[in-house]
Formats: sequence, C-alpha cells, structure tokens
Amino acid sequence: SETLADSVDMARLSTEDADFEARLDALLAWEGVSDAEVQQRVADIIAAVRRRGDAALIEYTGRFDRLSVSTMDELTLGGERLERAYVGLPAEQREALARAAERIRVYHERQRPTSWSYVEEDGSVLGQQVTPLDRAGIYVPGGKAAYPSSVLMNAIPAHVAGVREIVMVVPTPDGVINELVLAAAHLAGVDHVFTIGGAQAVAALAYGTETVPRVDKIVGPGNIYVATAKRAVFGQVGIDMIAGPSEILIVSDGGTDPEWLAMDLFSQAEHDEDAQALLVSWDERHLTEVEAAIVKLLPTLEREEIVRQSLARRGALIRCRDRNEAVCLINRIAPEHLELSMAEPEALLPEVRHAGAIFMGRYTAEALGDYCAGPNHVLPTSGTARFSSPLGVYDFQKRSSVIHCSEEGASTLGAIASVLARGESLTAHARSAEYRIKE
Ligand code: HSO
Ligand code: ZN
Repeated sequence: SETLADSVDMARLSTEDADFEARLDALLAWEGVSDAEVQQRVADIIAAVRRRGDAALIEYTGRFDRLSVSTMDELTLGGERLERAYVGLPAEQREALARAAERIRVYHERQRPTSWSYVEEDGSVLGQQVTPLDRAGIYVPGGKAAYPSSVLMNAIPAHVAGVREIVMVVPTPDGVINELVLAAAHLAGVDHVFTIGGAQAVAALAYGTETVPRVDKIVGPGNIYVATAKRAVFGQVGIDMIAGPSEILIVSDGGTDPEWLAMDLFSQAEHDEDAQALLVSWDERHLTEVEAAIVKLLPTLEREEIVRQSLARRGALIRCRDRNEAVCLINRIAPEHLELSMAEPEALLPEVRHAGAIFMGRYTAEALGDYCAGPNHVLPTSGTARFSSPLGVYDFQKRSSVIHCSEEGASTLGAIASVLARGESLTAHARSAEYRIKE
C-alpha cells in the first residue's frame, strides 16, 4: 500500500532561535566509532597475517567472504583480467567511465608539483626534489558500497604522481565480482588486484605476504574494521584520512528551482543514514518551497528509507539573516561539499575559508563532481576541511630537501654551524663543520 507523506521529519532552524547554537552543535557532532572489541579483533587479524601470510589471508577470506580457495592465485587478478572487464562492458558504460577517467586525469595533471632549486651567490645550491611513492595500495569496499567512481578517484592521482606500482584490494563476498570496479581499475592504471578485504587485506598491504606486495601507503574508504586496521598500521605505512559520512551544505539565494535543491540534498543523503544534508537561505518562503519539494519527491526515491533516516537524524533547513551570516555558517561548518546556489557565487568565493569542494552556481550539481567534473571526490569530512584537503597527486608523493655547498659556502655555513653546535655541546658536529672552514 502506498502512503503519501505530507510532511518530512527534518529540522527547521533559524539563526534567531534562542537554542540555535546548541541545536547546530548537536547536528554537526560526529565521532568516528572506536570500539575496544573491534580493536582487539583487528589486532589479532593483523598479527595472524604478519605471522602466517597467505595462509591467514586464505583462511579469513573463507571465513568472512565465504570464498574458499586453496591458493592465492585464485584471489589474484592480473592486468589482462582488468582489461577484459573493461572491454566487456556495455558501450555506454565503457564510454562514460573512459570520459570520466580522462577528465579526472587532466585535472590531476595540473596538481603535479615541481621540484625547485636556487643558487646562492657563493655557488651553493638549495632545493627540493619531489618523488613518487614506490607502491600504493588502494582499498575498495565490496558489495553495495563498491563505487567504480571511487576507484578512479583513488587510483588516478597515484598514477599521475608516478607511483611505480598500484595494488588494489577488493573483497568479493561469495565470489561476486563487480565488473565496473575492475574496468575502472584498468582505466586508472592499477597493476594488480587481490580479491581480499577487511582488516586482513589492510594487514597484507602493510606488511606484505608471500603474494601481496608490501605498499608504502594505503588509501580508500572502508567499514569500521578497515578503518580500525588502517589506524593500527599507520606508521608502518602511510594512510589517507579516515573519512566520516558524506555531507553537503547548500547556500541558496532563493532563485534556484526548489526541486533541484531537494534532489541535491537527497544525492548526499542517499549515501548513508548518517550522511548530512543541510540547506541555508535567508529567504524564508524559499525554505518552505524546498521543504514542499522534499515532501513531494521523497516517495519517488529508490533509497527513500535511507534518505528519510539521514534527513531525520542529521538534516536541516536553516534560515539565516543575510548573506554575511551564511558565510559565518559555512566557515563554522567547514563542509565536505558546499553548493553556492546563487546568482553571483564568485562574489562569495573569497570569503569561503573552509570547504572540501565548492560547487559554484545553480547548474553545478554536486553529483557532477562525484563522477566526472575532474576534481577528486575523496574530501575532508566532519569539519576537517579546517586543516585538510581533497585527495590529490601530492598525497602520493613526498619531498626530499637537497643541499649542495660550494667550497666557499661550506666555509661560511661552517662558521655558523660550529657556534651553534658548541652551544648544544655536540662537538663532533662542530668539528665536522670546522674541517671545511677555509683558512
Ligand atoms: N559523494 C561521495 C562520493 C560518491 N558519490 C561516489 C557517488 N559515488 C563522496 O562524499
Ligand atoms: Zn556522492
């Protein structure tokens, strides 16, 4: 039976409410779960993979993914298999994936930082050399959360950075393989894929096994076991940020079609019951129109239940006084995605200090950025845009500093270093510098 809801369970706030600050704080509050029991189980899995390598991987994959194999060969997919997945796709999907990959590549090529150096008067040279990681590991979740677009977003920056070897892991519960994920891996330059997942896959990437090569950095989203395992192996390898649920903040001047805005809110809300969809406007009538559009369109959604829960738990329509107050809210919230749905977004842009990605104007739906505009869709969540940035080429590179002293330069610096070294009572330092001082 169909019931047409005529209301939606979603907070309506105004910055003028006495309890506004408290209610906003409550909506924004998000703490990644960290569970002592999960931590212990993950620690056991990591220890087992370190100790028994492939044998442990095979065992866990049988237990957790109901996939019983006798050798790692059966959990390994090579380049030809990835290419076959790509070639086998329906033409429409193949072309869309290829066009998205190409656009993401072009955008990320702009990010490639360059090495630099400068020469001093005495002939000494100081510089910085940028080098890629040798090996990167990309974790791709299995089942419903396996997004081919995320394979592109994680692997292409690594490829553009010049990473020598890109290893991907993806669990295939019951042996079900997602061809789109493999096709995306082919396009993005992934070298090999292991169909393993969970904490055991993270451990394999961090420490290596007979078959899985040890990587230098692990990136990509995952469930609580994966996130806990990534935290646990950090230090042994690098990791990317640990992402919270997806978020969108729309600021609307009242001139965008309310149904477009409702659907933009849904597009993030449908990711997860804990995803956050917020809309801010200084136009009260417009907020009411958006609310009506939400009520009207909700029953048409495939993922209606997830969206309803997300809007009820963490969504809000917020009325502010004016444009300046909207800017304050943006910077306070530091959203993962910010849509400036207004006539002249460029006027507001310089005032935006904290946001993962900024979508300008009425036409730039966030979904376009999720798939194919070019910028990365792996973005800082839960207010971490205050101090971190989208995943990019720079995340797969590191910098070495380079110093080349001329004879004269060594003499000048030797005098300074010797004084400072003696001040620290490190006399071998001082003498090493002094040897090179010219009489
Ligand atoms: N919006 C997500 C990325 C994504 N959307 C993948 C669709 N597929 C990141 O917050
Ligand atoms: Zn999305």
